[in-house]
Amino acid sequence: MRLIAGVLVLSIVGGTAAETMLWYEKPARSWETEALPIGNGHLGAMLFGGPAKDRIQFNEGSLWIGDETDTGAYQAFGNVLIDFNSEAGISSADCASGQVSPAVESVAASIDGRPDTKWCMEHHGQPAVWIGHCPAGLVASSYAFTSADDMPDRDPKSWTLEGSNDRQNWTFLHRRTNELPFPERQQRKEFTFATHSLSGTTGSRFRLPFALSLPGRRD
Ligand SMILES: [Ca+2]
Repeated sequence: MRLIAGVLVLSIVGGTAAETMLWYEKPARSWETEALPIGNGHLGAMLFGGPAKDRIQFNEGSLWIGDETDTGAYQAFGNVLIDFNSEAGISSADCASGQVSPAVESVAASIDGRPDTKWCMEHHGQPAVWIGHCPAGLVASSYAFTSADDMPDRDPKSWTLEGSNDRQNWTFLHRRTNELPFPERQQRKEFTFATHSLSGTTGSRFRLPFALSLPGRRD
């Protein structure tokens, strides 16, 4: 189970692999400074390079609203979101303990593969439980958190990871207690555990209960 990952390989026909390969250790976050442009003068797109869930932001020439003297502005057509991992991964997640999140910071942001989005919720001092659904099965030996863009005191502090194939019997996989805030914002930390297999039945799930000790929100 990897919540965040990042390798992009773009090969271009016409040269040797060594001459034409671009290699990145993480997906692009910024459209302007990191995403890679591709197009033919009529159709254009920016590639963000998420290996599990990719975002291709694209546009088309007829949407240009400027003219030859006024640069105008593009009305971006939108994003194509591609899930490469839906056959063997966490297909959805929910907050089983019922805490409420802002619409733009919902629990879905915890599995979207993007470090620039976050799950944030008001826990009111109550334990929170994250559950990831794996209907196609999954063999996992690691998971990762990425700290949010602000508020280090909201970083995960204590948690337990468990797996279940029937939603009733849970196998302990990993635990961390009283972790310090991540030293950096949007920093990725990976944790490993003994390899565990989820069968792919309708009950296959990972569960991550958080023991929350600080008031306020958690990202
Ligand atoms: Ca995210």
